[in-house]
This record gives sequence, C-alpha cells and structure tokens, in this order.
Amino acid sequence: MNVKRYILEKVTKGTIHLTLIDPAKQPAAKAAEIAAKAYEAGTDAFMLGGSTGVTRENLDETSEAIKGVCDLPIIFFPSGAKAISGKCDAIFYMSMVNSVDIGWVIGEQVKGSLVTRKLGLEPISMGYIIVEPGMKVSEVGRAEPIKRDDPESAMAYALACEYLGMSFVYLEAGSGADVPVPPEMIKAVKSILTVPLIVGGGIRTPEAAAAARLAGADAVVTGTFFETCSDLVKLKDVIEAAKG
Ligand code: 1GP
Repeated sequence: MNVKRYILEKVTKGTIHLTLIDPAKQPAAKAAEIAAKAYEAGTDAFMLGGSTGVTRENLDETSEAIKGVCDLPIIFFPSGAKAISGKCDAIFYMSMVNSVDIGWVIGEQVKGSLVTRKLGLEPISMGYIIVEPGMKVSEVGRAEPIKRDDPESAMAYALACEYLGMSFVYLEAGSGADVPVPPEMIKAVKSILTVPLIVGGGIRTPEAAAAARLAGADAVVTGTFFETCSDLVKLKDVIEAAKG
C-alpha cells in the first residue's frame, strides 16, 4: 500500500482522523486493544511514536500487534533515527523546523535515511511546527514554540515547509497540552497552504476536534485521549466530530 496516496485520496473527501499510540506507554497487547477500538470508532490510520522511550523492539512489537487487529496503515512518527522499524508501513520523514538544534532539523534525518531505504519504508515528508505550550516534544526537541497569538509566524513556517517540498505540514501543540492549537492559527495556516495540514496536541473532546476541522485541518490527531479512554461511544464522538 502507498500510504501517502491513501492519505492524499482520503483528505480530498474531508478531514481524516489519525490515532497516535506511544509504544513506550503500554505493552503491545494493550496497544492493540486501543487500536481495535479506534478502528471500530472509525479512525483512518495509526501513528506510532513518542518523545522518549521508543525502541525498535517496542515499536516492532506494537506495530505487529496492531496489524493483528486491523489493516489500516501504520506510520512511524519518529523522535529520532534510532528506532526506525521495518514493521511500520511508512515513516513521517519530518523536520522540526522551529527547533534551534540542527540535529532535529536535519541531523536525525541524515542518520536515518539509509536505514529507511534499506528497510523499504515509505518516507512521507513533513514539516513539523511546534506551537505553545509545546509540552515534552518542545523541550526534548529544543523548539522555540510559536506563540499562540502569532498566526503569522506559523504561516511563514508552514509556507517555507511547502516551498521546501514537504508533502504535509503538522501544527503540534504537544501531547497532553491543556489547550490545542488555536483555530485562528489553523485557519491562517490553511489559507496559504496547498499541502494537507495535520493538527494535534490536546484534542480530547468532540468540540475541540470539530473546531480543528472547521478551521481547516485536513487531519486531526488524537493520542492521549485514545490511550486513556476505553468508552467506544466517546471515541466515536471525537472521531465523528473530527471527520464531520
Ligand atoms: C502528539 O499531537 C499529538 O504528537 C497528540 O497529542 O496526546 O494530546 O492527543 P495528544
């Protein structure tokens, strides 16, 4: 399966929902349970990743366990080159463009390129932009997060990503953020982009998911809420609000 084509086709029909699972947070069998519920609730694909503690071992095991419960695409959402796994279907080949550390902008990507080729993983290029509060990923990635009241900077970063040839742009408020990316910022960024816009961080209610979609998100990511809520009805409500 070509995962990029799958996503591009889906987003032409409306906003999609991506479930983020951190392989370091629970055993693979539990991750598969979360994935099965998300699949039943209507998610479109899985992202596997986390800021710390992801290893090739827990990534492989989690990916295989999820493949045992559904056939949706699994995209590695890396926090570095180390854990790259051939058991995923694709990898977000991403650059944290507002990091002050060149390692997160291009260093890890150089370290991971040959192994990605060797494993036959599909690379999907993505500009990754951290927005306040940014949370752990902002800290680990030494980002200078975009201020919540500065949509113009977000627009400038996003357009630079598109001009550099990146296939997707991701606005990230950080996993577990108390507030998601402001809808005004999503709207502003969407107004100048032609590549799909992914939005995540702190989305855990149908209202927040719908607000991201209505502001122009092409893909809404939820992680923490899906890892902690086992109520299928509530999961469905969030996914339905994200997809409209
Ligand atoms: C983190 O945007 C994602 O990379 C998901 O964030 O865990 O807050 O849903 P949450």
